[in-house]
Amino acid sequence: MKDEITKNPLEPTQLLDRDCTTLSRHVLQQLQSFSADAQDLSALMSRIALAAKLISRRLSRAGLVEGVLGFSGDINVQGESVKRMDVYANEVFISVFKQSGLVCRLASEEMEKPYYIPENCPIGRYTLLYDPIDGSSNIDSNLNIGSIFSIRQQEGNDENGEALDLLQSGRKQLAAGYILYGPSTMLVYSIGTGVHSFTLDPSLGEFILSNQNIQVPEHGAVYSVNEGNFWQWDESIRDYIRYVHRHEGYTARYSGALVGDFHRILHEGGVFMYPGTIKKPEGKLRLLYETAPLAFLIEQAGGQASTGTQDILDVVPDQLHTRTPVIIGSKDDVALVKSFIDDRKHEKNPAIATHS
Ligand code: AHM
Ligand code: MG
Repeated sequence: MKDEITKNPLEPTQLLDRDCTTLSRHVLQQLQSFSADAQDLSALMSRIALAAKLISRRLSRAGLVEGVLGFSGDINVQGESVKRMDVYANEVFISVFKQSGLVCRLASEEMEKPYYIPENCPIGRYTLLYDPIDGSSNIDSNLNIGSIFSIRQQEGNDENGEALDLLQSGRKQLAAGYILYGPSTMLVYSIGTGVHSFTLDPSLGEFILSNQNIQVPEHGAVYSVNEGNFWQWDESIRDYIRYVHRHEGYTARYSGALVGDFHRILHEGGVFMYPGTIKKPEGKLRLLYETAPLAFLIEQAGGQASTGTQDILDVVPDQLHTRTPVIIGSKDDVALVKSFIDDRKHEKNPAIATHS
């Protein structure tokens, strides 16, 4: 589809067809079915699209409206200062799923425990996990931010609020994706049939298909990591960074928002990392609503996601807000980082000699 759009001008009927390829229609096309499950997934994606539009609209006027920018004054369950947009976006997702009949339980970065929508619980069959605003530190500078989501089948009943049935690997995800609030607002998703991107057309108020079956290049020049943490990393990660510093063909890009950095790598190849540090050996990013959904996407796009020792999608969390180190992106680049980790693990030192 991308080639058709960018290289070959489309005939008016093809153009119209593309403009009518909305997110909900695309989900049904992907599943080639009008079954109840397909209708559910289509409806879930429509609701997520509505949340994206509401958040996007508020962001687009952030500098003009009172009460949008800045801190809320609260500290979340992660011990981080909460921004007003975090609170708003968190509530948007809850609100759009009210009376949907689809989702009984939502879990997010901003809530210590899952949130229940009681009116949906008798029939709700899905759980939504989400990071309402990824890259919160970018909000007040008007830089790119995102939202990340993951959909799982609701299993069991955790009315004690412990959400034990959520503590399963990322292979249990039915769908995952993100919204990127950049110069345009994009929604990228997968339901296990490839990775597809949509752009919000403000004149229509709809997400329209921009690119389908996205494949990440096997290798890319970009490495994306907060090098300010260099002296806090394990020696193996420092070995990798020294390697890219000493070899031509690498370039650093780090925006402070995972979604934006991931989006670039999905299209251009390369690797994003948030390794463990001395202070946080498990890294910063959370499994259920940050690294696992993006791992689902990257595997669908032909790439890889690892903690350094295990595929992200195989990690079983021990709590709702479990964190994991993450190395994610092009197959060859993730493999290169892992090879430095293996070298140090097996004490095939010096790793630099191995990779020179
Ligand atoms: P957030 O969801 O609280 O915004 O945290 C996640 C963000 C990622 O988007 C980004 O990659 C990373 O944290 C940036 O952290 P740091 O400032 O430590 O580099
Ligand atoms: Mg986040």
